[in-house]
Amino acid sequence: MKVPRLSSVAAVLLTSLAIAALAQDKKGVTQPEMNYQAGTSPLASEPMVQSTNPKAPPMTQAEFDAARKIYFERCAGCHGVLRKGATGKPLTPDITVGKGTDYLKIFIAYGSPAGMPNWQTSGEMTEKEVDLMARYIQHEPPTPPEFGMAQMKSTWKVIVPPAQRPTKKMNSYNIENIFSTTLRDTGEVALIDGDTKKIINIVKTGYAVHISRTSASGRYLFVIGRDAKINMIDLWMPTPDNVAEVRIGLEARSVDTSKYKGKEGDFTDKLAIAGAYWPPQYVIMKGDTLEPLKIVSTRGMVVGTQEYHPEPRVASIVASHFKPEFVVNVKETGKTLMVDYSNIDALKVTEIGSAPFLHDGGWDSTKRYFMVAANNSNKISVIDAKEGKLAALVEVGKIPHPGRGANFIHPKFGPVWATGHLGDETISLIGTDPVKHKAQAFKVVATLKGQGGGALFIKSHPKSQHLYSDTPLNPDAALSQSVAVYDIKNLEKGYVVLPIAKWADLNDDGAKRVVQPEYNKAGNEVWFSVWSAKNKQSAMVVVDDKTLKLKAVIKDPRLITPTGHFNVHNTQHDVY
Ligand code: DHE
Repeated sequence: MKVPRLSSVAAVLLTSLAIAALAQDKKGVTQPEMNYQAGTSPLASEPMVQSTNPKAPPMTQAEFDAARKIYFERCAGCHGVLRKGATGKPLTPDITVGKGTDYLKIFIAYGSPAGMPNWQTSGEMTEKEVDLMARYIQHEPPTPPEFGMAQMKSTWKVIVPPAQRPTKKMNSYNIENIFSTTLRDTGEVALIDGDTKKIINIVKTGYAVHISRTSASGRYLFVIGRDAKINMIDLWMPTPDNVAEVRIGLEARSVDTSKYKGKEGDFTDKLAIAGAYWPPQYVIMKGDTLEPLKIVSTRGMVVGTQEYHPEPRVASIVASHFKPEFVVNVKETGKTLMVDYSNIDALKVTEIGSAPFLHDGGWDSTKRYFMVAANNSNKISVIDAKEGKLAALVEVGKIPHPGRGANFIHPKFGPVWATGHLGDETISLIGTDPVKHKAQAFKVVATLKGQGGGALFIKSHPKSQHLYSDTPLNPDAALSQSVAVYDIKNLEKGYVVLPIAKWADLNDDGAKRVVQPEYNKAGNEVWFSVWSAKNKQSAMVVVDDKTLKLKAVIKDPRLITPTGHFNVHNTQHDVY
């Protein structure tokens, strides 16, 4: 047996003590936040070839496969599919082999103050699994398969061809006030009638469905699952349901449709676009059938360092109102691509570099400026969609997470756009009017104190006097189960707390995380999901925006793990 030299034992012991001490006073990364960042990747079940590194400790095929599954379920969200680093550090063999198994085991077991979770001491991994992972990351990362046109076409289904669809609305629903509610863990959306609060239909969609977006006309809903499956729902049908579906990759988060109508043409409902996490690419499709037309890879150089990144994921995508363009935000390279779709056979793409880790964002009230969070850079990039350039890079709080953000008129500073933060309790208000409020334009004009960190979504509405901010990832249940509401005319007064989960009056001890304020069409109600695990009761809670009192609770055994919910009219017109 090989006995380690005393110096290396001492080194490991010292490292271990140092890391353990650091882990003790580790702040910030809560269990829900960890689950959020490291959500299970559908790639865990994709076949991949075992790749080895002769300098790394040996692994059997069974060990390698077990470790690969754990990696894609727990680690890929932060460290990347090819382990080149994303919000977590790179873990390629050139780095890991030198560190050695003992050092890596300590890191995995205890975590680090920089955000690495303490997998073993938290009980999430066994000692054996930690050992497995420490060896696995010293081997070459296995590569998941590509997903090109042939694969896409093989998944593409037109369930109801355009010629067989209704020529007028065939139901009596107030379509503009329907909510498409993500049922995360059942791979479905619930279409809920915003007027009657009744479920219209539960529609089958992709795995761990993520967001819904409305077509420019308001007739079609597009829903994307984490497995990159897009479902297209026709709201004119007697009972709205799927009319087409396609997979555009193996893992994805974003979808939108062409919204430009002007002198360069009428692109209403003509095209759809979706962005993939794997393979790193975006795909332009026909807007009425989802037929894939054009695939564009996002692999390339990182802004600033200009180093090659093999897997820059496509994060948020929105459709410009100024030009026939999609605004495609590429996470790891920190680039916003203005994709001119007027002639996709001669595609023109304007590449705007800002800062890495672009994630979620929304328009300012004029829809000229796209405000996108470069989350782990603690910045908001302001993209001028009219001029096709970066208008500003604004330093905000720790890990901004706006969803689409909130627009309102600040009594002193004029139009502002707001974001909350995952990593601290602040809400940053950024001036968005370079004409009448030039001095404040694209600067943080005020910082509000919120309930705490772990904020995901913030919302207001042009007809409302309120600003709502959730904190579903805060470790304190009192905060994750309630929302803060500010009176826009009286912001210095602070917030009032609405106990949304308590109002839902659920019959068990579920997590009851209160997620995503979303207004109805009229702007006089605000809807929230009360999100518990799959085997626990969840609900939707509707608040009267004028009185801030409970208006309705929607409970139904079919409402399993509701998270995001998207009002057709507000999503169609980018009202937030
Ligand atoms: Fe999301 C939007 C990615 C986890 C609920 N989420 C987005 C967008 C991206 C993204 C890129 C922007 C889409 C757009 O606008 O085109 N989300 C990711 C992740 O990578 C992450 C961190 C981990 C993962 O494995 O997916 C993640 N997201 C979550 C959740 O755990 C949430 C809270 C619950 C759920 O349903 O999974 C969640 N994400 C949402 C919602 C939006 C969203 C509700 C849309 C907000 C909006 O107002 O538009």
